Amino acid sequence: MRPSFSLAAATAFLFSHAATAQPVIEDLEIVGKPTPGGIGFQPAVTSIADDVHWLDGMLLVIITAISLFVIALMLIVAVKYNARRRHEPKDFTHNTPIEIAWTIVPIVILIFIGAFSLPVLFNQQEIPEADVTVKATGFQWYWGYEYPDHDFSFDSYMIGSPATGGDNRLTPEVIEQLQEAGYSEDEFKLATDTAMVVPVDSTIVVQVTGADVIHSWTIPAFGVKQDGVPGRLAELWFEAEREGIYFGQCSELCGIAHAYMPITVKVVSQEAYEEWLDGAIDTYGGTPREASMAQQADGTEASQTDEAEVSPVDATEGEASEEAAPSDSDAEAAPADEGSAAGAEAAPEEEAGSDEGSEADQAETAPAQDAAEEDVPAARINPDAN
Ligand SMILES: [Cu+2]
Repeated sequence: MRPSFSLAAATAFLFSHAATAQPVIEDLEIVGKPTPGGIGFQPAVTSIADDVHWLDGMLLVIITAISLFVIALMLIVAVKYNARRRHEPKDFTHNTPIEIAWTIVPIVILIFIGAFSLPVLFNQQEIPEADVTVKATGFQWYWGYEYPDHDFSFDSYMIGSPATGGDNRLTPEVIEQLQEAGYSEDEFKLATDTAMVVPVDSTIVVQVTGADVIHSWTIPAFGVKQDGVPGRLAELWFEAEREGIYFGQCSELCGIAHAYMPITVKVVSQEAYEEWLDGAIDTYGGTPREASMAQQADGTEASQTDEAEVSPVDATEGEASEEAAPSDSDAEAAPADEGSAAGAEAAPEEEAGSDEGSEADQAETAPAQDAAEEDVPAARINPDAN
């Protein structure tokens, strides 16, 4: 958490210069971007976007049927009961059965729509346990991203914005910058100098807030959109099924450069994500992965020097005393689950505890990671553990 906005501005200034050092991820297909003249949706790459598109299709059928029905009635009335054909109008005023029908039928239609749309809405709003948590903060006029599990953050400026040396216009220099970053001229006003990077097929929870005015974070291909309101921390979640680059734009009118604070998300393989994460931790001065995992599992305010020495036994005992027994037994009894598999893969790359880094230590970080997974909500609530 940032203690004050002036500090945020200072870090923003510092990071704006470090930003170009963000590890580059190459060979990613651009999947989620608007197309000129397009009238449909961008491809759906999350279950949420699938649901939204399906719901949209279903509603289109219903409103088409209603529209055709009403147009047909109006045509019948216009043709059959016009003044030329019937000079003597009827003088009745009420028709109880029809009035009941036109009250009941819309209610039934709305209940039918609600029965399908509310589950979709609840699915979006019930935030699952995160594999990766990212905090997105809207600033005038750029987005800042923080990875609270690893204590680093960076800012993300549109390529061609003043922060990158431009003036929000497409110039030959900006085209060059775009190409250097792996984009084309087409992606001007969409591509940013740094991107939010997340692993594919993982549950990503994005905490959205605003630092000055209300902004809105969205990636159309993910089917997510959330206002970032100053003083509030809203959440959205998604699980992207396809690797690639996805673009979004601030979706709440936030001032003069509202159009120049796009959002770029790169969805990459788990391996590429971990590689990027290590590089980003290096670049932005975050807490190394293994150390922060052990620290979360322990749940105490371990200092940097103590982190490498946190024993896995302590970690699980600490968990047991704080939490109900089942989560502890889960943590110990599931060495074959995804978390420990990731731990086993991650172990050889371990740099953090290099002074302590015997093979036994590395093998034992796996249970601690499991425990850390159990503990994610607590870690989210208290990201400033150190
Ligand atoms: Cu904005």
